[in-house]
Amino acid sequence: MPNAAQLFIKCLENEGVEYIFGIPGEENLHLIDALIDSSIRFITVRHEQAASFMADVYGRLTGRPGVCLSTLGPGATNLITGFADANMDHAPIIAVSGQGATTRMHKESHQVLDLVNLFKPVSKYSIAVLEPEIIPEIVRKAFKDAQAEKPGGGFISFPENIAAEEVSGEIIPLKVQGPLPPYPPELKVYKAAKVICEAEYPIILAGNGVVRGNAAEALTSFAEKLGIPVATTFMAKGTIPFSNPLCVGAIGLQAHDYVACGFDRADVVISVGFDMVEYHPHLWHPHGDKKIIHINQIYAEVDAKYILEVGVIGDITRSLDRIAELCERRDSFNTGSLRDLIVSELNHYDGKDDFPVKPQRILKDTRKVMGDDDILISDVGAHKMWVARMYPCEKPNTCIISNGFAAMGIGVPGAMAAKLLHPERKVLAITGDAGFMMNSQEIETAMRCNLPIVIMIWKDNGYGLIKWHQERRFGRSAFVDFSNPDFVKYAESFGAKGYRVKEPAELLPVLEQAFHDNTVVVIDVPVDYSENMKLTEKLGKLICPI
Ligand SMILES: Cc1ncc(C[n+]2csc(CCOP(=O)(O)OP(=O)(O)O)c2C)c(N)n1
Ligand SMILES: [Mg+2]
Repeated sequence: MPNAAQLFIKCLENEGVEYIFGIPGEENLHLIDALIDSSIRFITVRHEQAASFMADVYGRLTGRPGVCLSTLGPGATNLITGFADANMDHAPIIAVSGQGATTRMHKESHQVLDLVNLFKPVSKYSIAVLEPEIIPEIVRKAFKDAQAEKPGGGFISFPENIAAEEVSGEIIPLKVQGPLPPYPPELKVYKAAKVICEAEYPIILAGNGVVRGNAAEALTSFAEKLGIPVATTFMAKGTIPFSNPLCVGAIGLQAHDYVACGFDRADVVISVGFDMVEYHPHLWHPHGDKKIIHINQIYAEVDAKYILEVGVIGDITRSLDRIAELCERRDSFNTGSLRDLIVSELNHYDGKDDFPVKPQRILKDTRKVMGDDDILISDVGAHKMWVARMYPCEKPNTCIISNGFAAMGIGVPGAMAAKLLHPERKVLAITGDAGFMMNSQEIETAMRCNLPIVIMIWKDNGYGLIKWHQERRFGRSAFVDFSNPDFVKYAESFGAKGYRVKEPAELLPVLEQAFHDNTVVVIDVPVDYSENMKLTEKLGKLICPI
């Protein structure tokens, strides 16, 4: 007779789980043992946070829940950051943790915490397995909830004594049925089309829901057919190719960036798959004077600056196609002038030898090396702001940015998950020196699992983004400086490769060499963050060209 842990693993196989990221512990011994006889590959990591970030990025890239596993207590608390990141970035994720036996959960007991309640605020579903026969229902419900719009987290606590219990072979996994978005109601389609047809200067705000709904192509043809410019959120970069003249860039900086001029000018904002967690409406709609058309798989979040003219709920592709059938092409405002501003910034230091290297120059050279399908994943910090607003992106899910929870430390494990899924593509993590050190231990995992990722560290010896904010707000900074290990030697100590860029002209050949090396490579790039405040000052003086 199988035990409950074996039944649980069968249920995960039934859900199509390919990988579990995690660390074995005492209270999940039965689960780990059951995995030996399963088709699921267990990836042993060096910190549970890396397991949850890997599951997070797996979920984001596939649309299917990434799965991570820990022991009880400290193992489970270590999972929380990456798990919360997935939940708030709306990536499907399942976390499973061992738990003390049900006979000791009612009292002070070694490593026992109320994990179900601990995970509740950061998940859509949080539950304990208290009877073996409910396992098929629990697993199915956790996966279904995690995947349904808006995707997020399912947490399952598995007490060790229940895991060991025998179950009858009659109890089997439940049939997997994927959620399908409904067709949008015709009445709403007509109402939205009327507002859009009559608009003078409409603009599209495309969010991460376009990526999740596989609606990037529909978005681009909708924009082209109607001649409407598109701004994307950071997480939706690539949902319209940057090379498309209608793409005006990514919005998300807490400043009046060039792309914001498009919103100032607009009378109608067509919000497509927009997640409010990414960018407050008051930042792009301060006066509340525009008509908002909400096109999404799910109803709109409430916000005083996000009052809808029309909401079109349903399959995004279908909604866009139907509205496009009802409207004519128009002349949009001069999108070229906004695009030119960002492109000329990107090119500003091309071929120049300023050192430390300018952020613009790093991104320009990076784009030369990365193909359209290759994947760049950014960590969180000042470097993310540069990547997000400036890295030209041609396809969805090729520039991964965390902008809901925005947790430092996602870069290295996230790149590992991307490489696991797409071994044929180049995968680059761009990270700050602080974020890198939060999960740098995973270089060992990447080496052991043969995941040849390139990690580019923007070295400023500090918490650059915070310093930027301090200088902007108070004109001075404090408690943000630190020193670093020798990153080249550090990489080499793992058996990986390390390079240090000593002049800007070295960056491009070093990057090419790094991908050629076909192992884990760390590149130490001293970055000139005096550009941060220069950007703030420039945007502060911006006079919109449209
Ligand atoms: C886990 C976590 N801790 C703290 C923060 C707040 N925070 C955001 S960016 C940042 C500094 C990042 O420094 P670094 O990784 O060196 O990147 P840089 O800004 O220098 O490019 C901090 C502390 C966060 N987002 N996530
Ligand atoms: Mg830094």
